[in-house]
Parts: sequence; structure tokens; C-alpha cells
Amino acid sequence: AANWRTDAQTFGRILLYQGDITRVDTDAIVNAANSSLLGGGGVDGAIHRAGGPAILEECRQIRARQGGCPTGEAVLTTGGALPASYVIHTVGPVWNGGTKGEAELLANCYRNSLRLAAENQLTSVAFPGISTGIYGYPKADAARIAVREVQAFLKENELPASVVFVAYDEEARWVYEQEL
Ligand code: AR6
Repeated sequence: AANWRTDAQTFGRILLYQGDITRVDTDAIVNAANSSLLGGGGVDGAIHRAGGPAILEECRQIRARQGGCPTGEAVLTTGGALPASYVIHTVGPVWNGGTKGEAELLANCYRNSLRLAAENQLTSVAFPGISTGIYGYPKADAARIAVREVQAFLKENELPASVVFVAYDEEARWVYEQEL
């Protein structure tokens, strides 16, 4: 993981890496959070464990200011003890069969996270498969949306210069590879 770059596959400005996102030293890593911003399981739990209490403290301040983070939106904190400098917390949709606007909400997660990165002059961002764990979004459908949105954003914007898709397991890596 210290050498994640050498293990990653490259597709232009997009990289694909299979492993633990908390070990990735891009400018920002994206967290698959929930609207409370107070932590949880999955990648959210892993990021707060590895990043330490500073991240949660900033999340509490954001909550005090704006009352959490609606589905599809994103907020920025520092990375605490993580190798990444920042964490972009976005809230994916819960999968409900696909007729509750899930696809548009998931697309919003990618767009709003990338916009936040660009606004903060971040050059590299790593994404987990937002909503594809506890929230139950089908992995192939989610990867299609993720790749489409990132490609569209990179075409229109110089920043971030590169985006990493972090697949946690072999199946996830395979579905991203098909889309890329
Ligand atoms: N590195 C990279 N990917 C990971 C890691 C990791 N360390 N750990 C899990 N994944 P999930 P969601 C993958 O459940 O579906 C939390 O409780 C995992 O295999 O973390 O958006 C929040 O607080 C999956 O593909 O997020 C919310 O309540 C992907 O990350 C809720 O879960 C996302 O799985 C959000 O659910």
C-alpha cells in the first residue's frame, strides 16, 4: 500500500487501484458518509479510525453550522492522521430498487465531490465505491455512473489533475476495469 501508485492501472487521468483507501496519499480521499457526518461502519469507520479524532471534530463543526450533509452533497475536512491531506465526505443514496432517484443522487455525489476538490485546488482525489456497501447499490451500475461522471468532469476541468478509483475487492476492481 505504501507503493499503491506502482500497483495502479492507468487510464489517462484516471487510475484504478485495488486496496485500502485509508492508505492512499492523494490530496483528498472521498468518504462514503451518512447525513449525520458522525461516522459509521464500512469505509466511513475505517477513515475515522485511521484519521483520528480531528476529522470527527471538524464534522461536528460542520453539523453545527449546516445541520449535516444531504444525500448527493459533499463537505470537506482535513485528513487528520491520514496520508491524504483532506477528506471529502459525500452521502450516497440508499439503494431502493432504482426508482427513487438513486442514479441521479449517486451522480451528484461524484460531481459535487469533484467540484469541491477543484474549488480547493486539489490535484488528486481517490474515490471508494460510494453506496456499494451498506447502502446496497449494485456495483456494476454504480461503477458505470462513477466512471461516466468522472470522465465528464475531467474533460471540462483541469483540476483535479487525476482521479483514483479504489476498489476494495477483486469483483469491484473487475467492474471498474470493464467500464474504463
Ligand atoms: N477502502 C476502500 N474501500 C472500502 C474500504 C476501504 N478501507 N472499506 C469498505 N470499502 P460502505 P455505503 C468499500 O458500506 O454503501 C457507513 O456506516 C466497500 O467494499 O462503506 O456508501 C456510513 O456511515 C464498498 O464497495 O458505504 C453510512 O451509514 C464501498 O467501500 C453507510 O455506511 C462503500 O461501502 C454508507 O454506505
